[in-house]
Amino acid sequence: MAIEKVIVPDIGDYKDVNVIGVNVKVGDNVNAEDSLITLETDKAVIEVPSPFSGVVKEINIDSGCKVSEGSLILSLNTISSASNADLKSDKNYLSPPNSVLSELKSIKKTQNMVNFAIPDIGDYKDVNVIEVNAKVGDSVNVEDSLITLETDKASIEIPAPQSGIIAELKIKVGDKVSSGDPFLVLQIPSNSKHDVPLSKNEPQQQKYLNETISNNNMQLNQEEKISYIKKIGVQNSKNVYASPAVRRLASTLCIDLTSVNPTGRKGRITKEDCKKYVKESIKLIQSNNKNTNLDFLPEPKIDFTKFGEVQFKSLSRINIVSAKNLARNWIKIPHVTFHDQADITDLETFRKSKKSLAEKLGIKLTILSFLIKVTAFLLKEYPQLNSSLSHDGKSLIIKKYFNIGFAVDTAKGLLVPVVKNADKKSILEIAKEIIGLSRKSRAGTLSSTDIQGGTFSISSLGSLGTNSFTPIINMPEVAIIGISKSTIKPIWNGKEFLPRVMLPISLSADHRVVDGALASKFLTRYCSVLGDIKEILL
Ligand code: CAO
Repeated sequence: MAIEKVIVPDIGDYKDVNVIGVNVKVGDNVNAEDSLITLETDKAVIEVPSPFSGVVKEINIDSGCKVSEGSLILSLNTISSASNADLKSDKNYLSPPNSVLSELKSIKKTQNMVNFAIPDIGDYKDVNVIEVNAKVGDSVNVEDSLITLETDKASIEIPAPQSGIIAELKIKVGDKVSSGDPFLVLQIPSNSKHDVPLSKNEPQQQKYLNETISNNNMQLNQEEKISYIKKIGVQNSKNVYASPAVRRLASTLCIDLTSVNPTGRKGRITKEDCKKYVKESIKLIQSNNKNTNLDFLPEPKIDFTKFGEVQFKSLSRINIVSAKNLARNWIKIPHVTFHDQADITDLETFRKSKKSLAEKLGIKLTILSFLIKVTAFLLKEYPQLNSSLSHDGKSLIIKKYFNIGFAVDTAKGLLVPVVKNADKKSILEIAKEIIGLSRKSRAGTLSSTDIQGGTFSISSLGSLGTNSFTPIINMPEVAIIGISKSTIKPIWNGKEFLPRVMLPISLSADHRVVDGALASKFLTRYCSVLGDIKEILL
């Protein structure tokens, strides 16, 4: 048994470096290469490994103190000095691993050189670089356009993320790039207030987040990703046991390492621990976002019995579920509702003339079957209204099938069964399906496929009354039509007033997807086709 003193090895030109972690305590059994202390310079975190195996006898430094090469760290009772002799004979035994030294040297050399990657450009991959608007040596200001990318849909300017002098441009015209690809090294003036350490490079965070999300089949929109970064963006990772590689990963992901549950040897945090922490944080945000981030006042809790007699009535499961869906849809979708009236005089004449024919087939031919058919017909003309917004809000998913849902009022609540492929069905077939699906809705026998796959909805209150109303969009659809009660109105034909059957129609559209002009065109066309139903035969 011998007592060996362990000192701070050659750590380059650094002096008075902060000790941010003492990873062992008196009495610990350590093996050669186990990390003893963690140092932090302004550019890197360095683990100092033990040169010997042994038992810690005395520790001479503490977290928070400053050390330089040669400072005494601790004394070890070596188990077998013979077995350590080999290590001592290696003249490098007091130095950090070569990888750490070379990293330190390269950091010194590249001081004020900051690497930048292509920022988040959405789901696009391998996008063509069509222009490079700057060259090495150019002095650029933050937000100056550096390169232009071209996707099949749009061209994207990539601006300078900071002011500085271009030291290296890693791409040229004709290259293909994706988010996170390195593209620029900027020399930043040392007095720049905008110095951003590479470790906090947002594209890296975005890239890793995107990978984590897709590897785990998670769906997180841009807003949720940002709230993730904000939520865990606290850098307080001192006094934890983690290798430089893990610290780098944690720094890239803005992880507070003190919050991470270590599963490695001797309480060491591993990369897997960090990844697990990210996944859990994302899940937490998703469940928090099930509520909203809006700063609502708490709902008032009132004892109504103080004011008079009340009766409690339990809500059905359908009531409870649709209340949640409707509340989410109303809050999350910016609805704009447009109102118009269709002259359905001719349509009603035609429908009534065919009612007895339909009845012979056991079918009740109501106006709703015509509305479903016309909707499917016009969605082909206006595909944007037959779409959904992607989760990241950056693209539209336009559906090439036309499945029209219709609201059914049942004793247990509102249900929306779906007439699939309405564009391919005759009006009689649709009418028959409406009867079947309405019956199943009211009997509570709808299957899950009966209510899935809708691309657009209709809510008809025509048999009940009302002049107009605001139908709530059925997320992830982007528009809905509400039908009110038709009435006979005097309509001016240029010469005289004529009694016409007018059907009030309300179109609610998601303003993120459908702007006012498009909604107006669609609704005007809708009324016009109902006015001359023969058009759908063309
Ligand atoms: N204007 C005037 N009368 C109308 C009408 C309209 N727009 N639509 C229907 N009617 C009247 C007609 O008299 C019609 O009978 P005829 O066809 O013989 O003339 C009768 O109502 C047909 O009503 P119906 O209910 O049997 O059939 P439908 O196809 O019109 O509607 C259904 C079916 C399932 C949509 C309906 O029963 C229903 O549940 N509607 C309520 C939907 C709802 O609650 N929406 C609100 C959602 S938001 O809370």
